[in-house]
Amino acid sequence: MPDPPLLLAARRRPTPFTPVWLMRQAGRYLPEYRALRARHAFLELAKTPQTAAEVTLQPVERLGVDAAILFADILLIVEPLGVGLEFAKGEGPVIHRPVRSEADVARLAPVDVASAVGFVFETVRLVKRALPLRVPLIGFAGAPFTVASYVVEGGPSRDYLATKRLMREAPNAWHRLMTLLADATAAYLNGQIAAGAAVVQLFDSWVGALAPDDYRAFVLPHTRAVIAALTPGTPVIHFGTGTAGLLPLLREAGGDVIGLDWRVDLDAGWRAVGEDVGVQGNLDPVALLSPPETFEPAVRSILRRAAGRPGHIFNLGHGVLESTPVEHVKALVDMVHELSAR
Ligand code: 1CP
Repeated sequence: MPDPPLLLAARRRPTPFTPVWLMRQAGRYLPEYRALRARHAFLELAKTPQTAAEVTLQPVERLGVDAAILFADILLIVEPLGVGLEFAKGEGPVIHRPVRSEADVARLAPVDVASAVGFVFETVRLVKRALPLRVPLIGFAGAPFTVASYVVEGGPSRDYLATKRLMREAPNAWHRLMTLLADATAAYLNGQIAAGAAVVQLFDSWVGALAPDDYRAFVLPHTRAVIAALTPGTPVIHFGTGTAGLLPLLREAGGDVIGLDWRVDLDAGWRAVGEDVGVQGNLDPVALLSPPETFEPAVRSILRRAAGRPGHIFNLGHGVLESTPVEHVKALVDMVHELSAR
């Protein structure tokens, strides 16, 4: 059995076609997910290994993607800090006791990862057993900055005012918070790897809000610490959005594959991170709302820019949107396989 295409690409080895998976491939655009969600709250689905494994497998069977992504959330790791995490109906995550000061940081409970998120490791074991050999499981966690942004803001944010103020006004508290998150995140990812995740992705989804100098001073050392602490031999995908001006710094922080969003041409992004790492991306998720013939030129353009060089994993530039027709997603996966066959 040769290595699965996604693992070969993550190691910049040649593949018979460009492997493809999609961020948020498990989720609300899928009718079978909505059917389960009608009966269970999000956290209940994520915390029950049997249902979390079922949701992880749903898109693999339906779409023919080259990887599964664990069904979990980047905020599961903050629940044990005692900040009052809730997934409110229709609003996304809410943190009832946001962390805004030195005293708030001092109050955080240390995270015992094995006991706090053991259910995730059990989900990984169940999924691993059920997956075909050619489909590796991608484990994931939020990167310290993106997770800290929720913990400080109390939920999603546009401008990250409280986060940026904490960095500047209480840098010691900021670094303590980031260190605590980085330690928990490394243990969390290593637990997923030990349970059977073949690749891990670090989501720094909102890091594009930062000036490069702020990234260097307040974020890079912590993301680098997470990546440096991971079990050797497991490829790491390091992803962010709005990162066109940060790409060399993301690469400096680490990762075998750097995720690109759609605001940068794939070949220019690849040059910016360096040709000695892989890249993942980078179709605009909104493109999938329109019929396949309308997004085919963009898919061809991405593949042309990758030019068959080993190390490209096809993906969207961010997650599948809820209103995306499932047939369009399936058509994309088939299109990438057909157009990239070598
Ligand atoms: O109501 C529901 O059904 C819950 C919606 C939902 C889902 C399906 C949430 C709440 N999380 C998830 C699963 C999830 N989250 C996955 C696994 C599924 C997959 O990718 O196929 C992953 C990888 C995540 C990661 C995640 N959660 C990120 C990083 C990825 C990204 O989109 O940038 C972020 C920022 C979150 C926070 C979060 N959790 C949920 C929502 C709606 C959000 C985003 C809130 C916001 O806009 O800030």
